[in-house]
Amino acid sequence: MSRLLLVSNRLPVTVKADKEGVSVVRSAGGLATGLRGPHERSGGLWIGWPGDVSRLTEAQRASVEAQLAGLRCVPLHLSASEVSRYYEGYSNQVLWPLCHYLIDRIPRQDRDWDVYRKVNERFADLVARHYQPGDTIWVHDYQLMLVPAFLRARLPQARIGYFHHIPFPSSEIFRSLPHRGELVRGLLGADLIGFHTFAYVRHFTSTLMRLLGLETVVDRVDHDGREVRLGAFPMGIDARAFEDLANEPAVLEEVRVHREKSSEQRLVLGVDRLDYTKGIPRRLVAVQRLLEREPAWRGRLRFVQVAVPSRTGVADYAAYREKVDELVGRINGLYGSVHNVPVHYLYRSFNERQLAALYRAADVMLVTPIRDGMNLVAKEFCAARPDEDGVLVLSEFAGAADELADAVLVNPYDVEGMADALEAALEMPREERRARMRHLRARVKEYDVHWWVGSFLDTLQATPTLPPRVEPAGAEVALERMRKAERLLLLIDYDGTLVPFAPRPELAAPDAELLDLLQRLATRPGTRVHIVSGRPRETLEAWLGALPVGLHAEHGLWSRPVPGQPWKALEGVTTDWKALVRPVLEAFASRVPGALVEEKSASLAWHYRQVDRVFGARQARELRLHLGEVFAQGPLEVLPGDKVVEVRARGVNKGRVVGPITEGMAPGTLVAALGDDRTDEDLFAALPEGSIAIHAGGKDTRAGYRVNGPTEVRQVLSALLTG
Ligand code: ADQ
Repeated sequence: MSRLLLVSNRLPVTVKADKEGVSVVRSAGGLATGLRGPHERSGGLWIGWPGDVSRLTEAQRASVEAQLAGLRCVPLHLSASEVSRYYEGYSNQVLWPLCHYLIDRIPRQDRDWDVYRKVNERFADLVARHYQPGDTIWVHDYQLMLVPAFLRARLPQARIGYFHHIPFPSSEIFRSLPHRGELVRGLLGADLIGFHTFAYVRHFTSTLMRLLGLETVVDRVDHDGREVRLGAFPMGIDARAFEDLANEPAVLEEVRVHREKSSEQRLVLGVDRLDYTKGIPRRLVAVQRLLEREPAWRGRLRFVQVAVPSRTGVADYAAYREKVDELVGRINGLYGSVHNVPVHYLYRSFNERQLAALYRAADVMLVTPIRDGMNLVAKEFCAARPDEDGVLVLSEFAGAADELADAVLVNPYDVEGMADALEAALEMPREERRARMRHLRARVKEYDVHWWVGSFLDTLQATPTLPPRVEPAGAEVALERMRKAERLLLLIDYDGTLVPFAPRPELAAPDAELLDLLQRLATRPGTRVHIVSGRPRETLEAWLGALPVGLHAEHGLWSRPVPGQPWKALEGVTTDWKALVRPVLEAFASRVPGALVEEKSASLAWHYRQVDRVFGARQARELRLHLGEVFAQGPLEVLPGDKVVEVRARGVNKGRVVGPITEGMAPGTLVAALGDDRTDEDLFAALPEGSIAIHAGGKDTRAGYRVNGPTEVRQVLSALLTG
């Protein structure tokens, strides 16, 4: 197992200082428990913020450092201003509400972004300092969305995973954020990006398409010359530990006490961090509604709401706390009696034993967040019910609802519906309760936190890491070889290599500078130039016909190697299929605004550069499937290109021009080809041994050299003239 470097905002520890001294204790959270095994077994490190240690003395701080080192933790200390701006500010007041669809809570002024970015960079620096080749890095959560890309820049070959613990919202929500593009590019530095549910993966893929025009194929997306994988890994809990806890004699005794008190009353339970995403007010109103409309339940129902204080430094949380306090008071005022009150509200943290006892004692568990990435409380409740009793009422907007279909699912915005669900849960017969709980428990026990860690890390280990990348310096090596060659044969693609893409094919005519460059190259001593393009021969002739260069049109179907000679077609190519394919492309063009059909002598192309990105990509996929099905064995090939679906006669490809051009070539001639898309890969593949292939872009390529787009291509070619 490779060494695991875990990176999260908080270290899984608590620093406690008292008169005795200072101690660092492990915290018990789900993440900490699940990752402890792999972290220790792999001899890895956990890097994160240990909490505020600024009030400690020098000696105490030294002791904290030593204890952290003993736990294989590396602290990243945050200043008070970083805590307030990176953590409470950008993370918790911008990204948290955004990912939970609450964009109105985002402050009007975007003043914390810079600090968020800086702290993410500090994290990446610290991780890079501890990285050793072969390590696996796993970054956690929304506070660190830029870390993967910062790490990729520092460690191009590292294996990096990222897991997003909160929802990833619809692209319509996500794109309302000013720094949306940077955040998404930040995540794409990882090799594997994990979410809790498929819905979040789907939202992320449509965000990639909308913001960056990147198409995901099944679970993969190409970005910056690398392949990034996406996946759904629903997080589980340490179900065994919870079950064991729930069976401990002391816990059972506490359960008995809870139940004794509620012999006359049913116990309904809520357990949450006090967070505005958890839906506590609506839940309280649902309880109130039930009491209001069904007087029979008054005095027979005890709702215990445990809320652990959370993010108390953020103003919205203080306001939320007041709202909850007020609602509790109102309901108790209305429906309480001298002897009891319907709502018992406990604003404090409970330890796991106390929680387990409450879970096991409850008749109904209300987990009704308005949005929640997963929600582990729902799973803890099931694990704590070896008696196969208790009813889980679960919000359909919690990630957990995808897995826990045997819960009573509710829409937390529908208060009346929640009151109905609560009543149904209270009245559910024992047999149904048992059947549901049995299924729930089977799921929670099988897909526990260890499964989650294992499946994420296995997938991450299986991702290919980047082969050592050919850095731009590679193009210089190529240039040196070309300069020194006695004779040079240049095979150059046109669109995307010599000129940038234009919105319409006819708008990409050569500029004066390009014509001059090609003219001078073609007359350079010992040099011959051939343009190998997908364009029709008429266009090439009109644009480049006056130059002393060879022209090859429509991916090699037509060639005119010497100026002034007639164009010749490849032998044995049929085009009768065009009459059948043309109407299909036209039908697709007519229903997709902005799409257009281009006809060449041996091919037809369906362009969608100007179509809405998502719609265009979807229609292109459908078109390819349709053509593939109907013409599976025909004399044609369907090729996906850059915003184009091309249908052409089978057997025609740019590689076919290489043989005739190089035939009888003088010994000692160096062949160099330059191109930017898939069709140029055929050209590269057909080059003679020892040739040079230069890919002009960031795609996967068989070329040994890489430059960045037409501007750099022109620089390389110009340098041949000056050297
Ligand atoms: P949270 O929003 O914190 O986590 P959740 O998944 O429910 O939500 O985890 C809460 C944890 O805190 C549970 O382990 C629970 O036992 C504990 N807890 C809750 N109330 C408590 C109390 N009063 N006293 C003591 N402990 C209490 C984020 C995302 C979730 C996602 C997790 C994990 O918001 O959607 O499930 O990360 O990815």
